[in-house]
Amino acid sequence: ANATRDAMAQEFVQFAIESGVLRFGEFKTKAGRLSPYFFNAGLFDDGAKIGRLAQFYAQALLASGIEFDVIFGPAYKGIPLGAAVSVELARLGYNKPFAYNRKEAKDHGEGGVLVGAPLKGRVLIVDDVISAGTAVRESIALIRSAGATPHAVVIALDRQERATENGEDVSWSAVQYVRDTLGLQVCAIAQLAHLLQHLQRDDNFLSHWQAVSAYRTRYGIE
Ligand code: OMP
Repeated sequence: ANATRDAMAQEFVQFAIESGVLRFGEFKTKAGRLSPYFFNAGLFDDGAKIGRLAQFYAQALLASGIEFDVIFGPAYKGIPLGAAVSVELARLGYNKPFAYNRKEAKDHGEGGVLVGAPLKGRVLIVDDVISAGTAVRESIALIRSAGATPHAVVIALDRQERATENGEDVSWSAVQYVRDTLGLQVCAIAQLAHLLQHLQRDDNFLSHWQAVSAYRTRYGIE
């Protein structure tokens, strides 16, 4: 099963690079880290690409055995992801309700930031990336305040980085914190380790491999 997951992760990394979603250069992450790579899920920007992306999410989810009652796509980037994954799961015979949030609703006081199916039971968060874990912790808080149970997270890429706490880098892993302390299952289509493997295989990627390895040494987990 692990070999299949690794093969899928490798295929996904290649797909993300070919689609221009995974890029190399100098990027500042949300946690303020200077990263030599960036995964911009907004660039899965046509029907074929987002359809293929949804297939990868569904495959990873089904392989993980994660069970859930409702899908939640956090605003903004999680909204099309949650919708696309819902469509793909229904196509595979798993029709589940889905919901998402509005970011602006608070300002108007019009009662409720949630759109779509009622958030109840075990909620699956569908998001793009976990780096330092801030975004996922915000989604978890939102689900809890709606009275539902944050149960699992599926992401495209786990950057395998250390968490931040009040803006400071800490020693523990963002994903391990979500798993062990917050008690959610976490499933990623691919991890930083798969990206490094992919870069290592091709001599043309040598400088990217070096830069990404150095980044991992600084911000990555053991
Ligand atoms: P954390 O909140 O630190 O886990 O960062 C995750 C969020 O950062 C994602 O939901 C994205 O909005 C953004 N991000 C990416 O989209 N791709 C990356 O490669 C890196 C980040 C990032 O800023 O860390």
